[in-house]
Amino acid sequence: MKLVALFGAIALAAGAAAAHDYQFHSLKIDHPFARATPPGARSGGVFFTVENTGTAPDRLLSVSSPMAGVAELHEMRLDRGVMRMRAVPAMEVKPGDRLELKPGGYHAMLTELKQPLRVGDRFPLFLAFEKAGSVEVSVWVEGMAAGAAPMHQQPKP
Ligand SMILES: [Cu+2]
Repeated sequence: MKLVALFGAIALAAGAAAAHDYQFHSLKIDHPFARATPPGARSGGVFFTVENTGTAPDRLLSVSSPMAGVAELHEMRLDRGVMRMRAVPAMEVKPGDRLELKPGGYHAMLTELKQPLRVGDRFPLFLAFEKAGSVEVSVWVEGMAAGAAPMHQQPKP
């Protein structure tokens, strides 16, 4: 049953490649992307949003990718004036709510990267949800400042 749903999600994703989002059971996963890594870097963050259009909560339990030896769920948090990163065991998506993984907050952390992430690359990422099960999405590698907070963008002339 889960396998059928998985193939359905992939077929749907292929048909909607331009929009780059995935409907998986009652979860909508939007635009998984990573920032390009500088030469020699062995780690990188992956970001996306999960919208829960169903009536029951679900939880993102883990991530994995053939691109990295280790993949973890992380949180970036301001702790007494210092940005710190820590692993989180799971991320909840409440019904009618959106879970946002973005630079400076929650993210999927890839370490022991097999190769640097270059702009334009795409690679698979597997997301394991407690109720919905596992789904594969395609991560698009963007520029090093992709998804930056507005305060970090160039001011308009
Ligand atoms: Cu991290």
